[in-house]
Amino acid sequence: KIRGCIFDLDGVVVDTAKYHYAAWKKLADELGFYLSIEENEKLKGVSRMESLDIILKIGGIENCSQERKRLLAEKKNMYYLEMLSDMGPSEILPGIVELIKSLKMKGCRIALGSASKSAGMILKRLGIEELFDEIVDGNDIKHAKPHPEVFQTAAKKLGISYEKCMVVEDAKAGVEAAHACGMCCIGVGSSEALSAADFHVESTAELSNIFTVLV
Ligand code: G16
Ligand code: MG
Repeated sequence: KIRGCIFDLDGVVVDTAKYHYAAWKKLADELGFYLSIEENEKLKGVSRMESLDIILKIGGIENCSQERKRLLAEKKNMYYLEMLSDMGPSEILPGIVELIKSLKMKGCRIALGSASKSAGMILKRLGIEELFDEIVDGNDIKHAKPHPEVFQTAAKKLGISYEKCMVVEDAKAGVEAAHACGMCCIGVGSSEALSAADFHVESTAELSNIFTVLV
């Protein structure tokens, strides 16, 4: 039986993945190349600086100094935060609030496991911070997904062993991170990148169907 559930943020709890893509795309446009939806899959769940390295590679931009990289990453984050400025509760993905409440009623402990440094701010802004027993985000970890550190830290904070934790993810890097520490993972979304997940749903609205048999 599953005793703990760890939710990814972007693309699972809130619909911010589209803003990450739009912000990276704007940066790529300025750098003179096109960032496709397919290539954007590689950035999901990956930290800001590592995402930038992937972007620069896609654009064939070499010999970028550390200082320029820092400025470019800052710029992308500025675009991202601007796009979030009129984000409201309608950005919470379908069924998530109800699902978390029902899991808690069944005694399941809930954590957030996100690579984003803005996770706390986003949850606060949407008024859903209290849904989570523990929050682990990009400010708390050294190694980004696919390294399992974010999920390991969350499980430790919840006080639940890894094999009794379920991860919900929308990114390939996140599925890999869950598996790297022996956790099961539900992949959410239509992407082929999720084929390695133990369970798969197209939309967050379908997650409760899977949990009925697991918790
Ligand atoms: C998210 C996104 C990634 C993003 C990363 C860092 O992770 O999926 O695309 O690059 O956070 O975000 P920030 O630049 O806000 O620190 P997750 O794990 O919530 O999907
Ligand atoms: Mg995600």
